[in-house]
Amino acid sequence: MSKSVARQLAESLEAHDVDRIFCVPGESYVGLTSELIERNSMQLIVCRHEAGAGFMAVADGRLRNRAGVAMVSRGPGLANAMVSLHSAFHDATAMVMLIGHVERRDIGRQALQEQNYSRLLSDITKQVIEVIDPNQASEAIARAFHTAETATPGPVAVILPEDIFDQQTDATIDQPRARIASAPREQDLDQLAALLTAAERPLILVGGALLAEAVHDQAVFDALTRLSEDWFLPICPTHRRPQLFDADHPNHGGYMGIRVPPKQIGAMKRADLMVALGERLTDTVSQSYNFPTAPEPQLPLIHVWPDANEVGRVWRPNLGIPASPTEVINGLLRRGAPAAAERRREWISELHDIHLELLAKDWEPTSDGINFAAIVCEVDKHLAPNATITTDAGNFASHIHRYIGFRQGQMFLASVVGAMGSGTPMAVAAALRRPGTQVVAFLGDGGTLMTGNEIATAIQYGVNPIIIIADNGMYGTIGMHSYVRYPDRPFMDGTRLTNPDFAAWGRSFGAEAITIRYESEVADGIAQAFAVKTRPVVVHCLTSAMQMSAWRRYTEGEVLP
Ligand SMILES: Cc1ncc(C[n+]2csc(CCOP(=O)(O)OP(=O)(O)O)c2C)c(N)n1
Repeated sequence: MSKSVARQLAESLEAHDVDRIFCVPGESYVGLTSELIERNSMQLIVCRHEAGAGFMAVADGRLRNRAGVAMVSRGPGLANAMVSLHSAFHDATAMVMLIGHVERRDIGRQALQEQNYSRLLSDITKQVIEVIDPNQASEAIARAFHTAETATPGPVAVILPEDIFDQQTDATIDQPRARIASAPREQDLDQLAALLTAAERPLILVGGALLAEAVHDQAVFDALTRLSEDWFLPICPTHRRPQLFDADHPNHGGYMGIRVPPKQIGAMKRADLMVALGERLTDTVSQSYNFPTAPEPQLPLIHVWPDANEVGRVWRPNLGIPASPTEVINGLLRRGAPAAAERRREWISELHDIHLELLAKDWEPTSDGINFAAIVCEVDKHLAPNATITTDAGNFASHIHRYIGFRQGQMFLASVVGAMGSGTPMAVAAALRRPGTQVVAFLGDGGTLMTGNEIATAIQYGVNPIIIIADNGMYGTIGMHSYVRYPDRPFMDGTRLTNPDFAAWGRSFGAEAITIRYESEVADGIAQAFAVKTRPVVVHCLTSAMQMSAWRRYTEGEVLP
C-alpha cells in the first residue's frame, strides 16, 4: 500500500523502538513533525537550542544503550547542534540526528540555509545518509541506527529534503538489524589469561564500551566484580566512567581520569601489564599519550574494544581483541582464576590506599568564596544508590571526581571530550528517562549560560533536576591554564565573567532557587535542595576562584599541587 514518506519514516522510527525525539522545530521538516504529532507514538521534546536537543539525545542514548534521536533544521539549526555531534563522535556514543534539507530540485544552488552535509559533517559523524529516493527512506533509518550502534558507536546524520515527506512510497518498512556483538577468539583469551596469570602488577582500565553493555544488565557489573575478586585484579574506571566500579571496593585501583594526581599515577606506572577493557584509549585517559606511551607502550598493553579498526590505530598493543568486553570478562571467568593470583593483594592495596587517600573528604577553606569541595561532599551525603549525576565541562568537575564515591547503580553522564553546555540538557534527558529518581547536574557559571536555558524544557515537561552552579566569576579552567603557562600575567584577565543572579534567573523559569554564600550555609542549602520534589531547583553557589580545581590553588603567585 502506498503511503507518504513522512509516515514511512515515522513507522521506521517506531520499528526501531524510538519513544522520544529531542528537537527544535524547523520549516525544513514540518512534514515529518506533523506526521509524528498526529501518530502520537513517540514523545517530541521541544527544546530551546539545538545544542540542548543534541546533548539530550546523546544522554538518552547512553541511558538506553540505543541511539538517542535528535531532529533539527538545516543550516543554522544544524550549526547549533554540531557541538553534540562532535561530542558523541569523540565519546563513541550512538546517536541519530535527523536533519531537514532544502528541496531536492534546489540542491547545489546554495538555496536558503543549504549546506553540503557530507562535507560539513565528514569528521564528526560515522555516516551522512541523504534520502533522495522516497523508496529508500526506511532503509536510511535502518542503516542509520545500525551504523550508529555497531562497532565503535557514534552519530549518524540522516538528511531529509523538505519536499520528500509528502511523496508516496510502496517500499516495505526496513526492520532493525540485529545488534552485533563480536566474540573474542579462544586463542586470544588463552593468551590474555596467560599474560594476566604471569603479571605481578596488572592494571585493568574499564571504559565506555563496558559501561554501555552494563547499563541494562547488572550481570555485567557482577561479572566485572567477580573477575576482579577471583583473579585479584585492580580495576581503574576511566575518564567520566566512574560508576563502573564501586569507589569503596577494596580492588578499586584508582580513577584514570584527566591528569591523575602524581602519587596515584606514579604508583600506576609501576604496573607490568595494562588491559584496556572496553576503553578506546584517548588523549585524556592515556595522560596525553604518556601512559601508555603512544605509539609504543612502555608496558605490555592488551586492548579490548569492539572494533578492529580502532585496536592498533594509535597504540601498538601486544594483543588486540576486537570484541565485546563483557564477552572477554566471561571468557576469563570460564577459564577460572590462576592459582597464585592472591600474591597480587599487596599491589592492589598499594593502589587502593592511594585512591582512598585521594577520596578523603578534606579540604582547606578559601577566603574568596566557598571551596566547591564543601558543596560536593555535602551533595554526596544525599545521593541515592540510583542517582544520576551529570556535569558540564570545567574545573569545578574535578571536585566531583575527587570527592564523590560513585557506585555501580549510579549513573554519571558528561561529555567525555569536555564540551561545555552538556550538563543541563543531559540532566533534563536523564530526569525524563528515570522519573522518580534523583538527578543532579553540576555546572560552572560559564557552562550554565550556554545551555542552562533548557531548564525551561524541564519545566515544560514536568521534570525536576537539581542544578548546582559553581559561580567563581570566571572561566576558571582557562584561567588556570593561562596562569600555569604565563604566571606573570594578572590572574583572571581574559577569563573574568560578570554573572546574573543565578537564583533569580532560576526563579524566572519557575524553578526553586537557593543561594549559598558561605560554607556555614552549605548543609542547610543542600538539604533544602534535595527536599524539593515538584520542580527543578537551582542552587547558586558563590565559589572560590583561587581554588582553581580540586587539586590546585592559586596563592600569591604560587600554584600548589
Ligand atoms: C563549548 C566549549 N567552549 C569552550 C571550551 C573551553 N573551555 C573548557 S573549560 C572552560 C571554562 C569553563 O568555565 P566554567 O563553566 O565557569 O567552569 P570552571 O572552569 O570555572 O570550573 C572553557 C571555556 C569548551 N571545553 N567547550
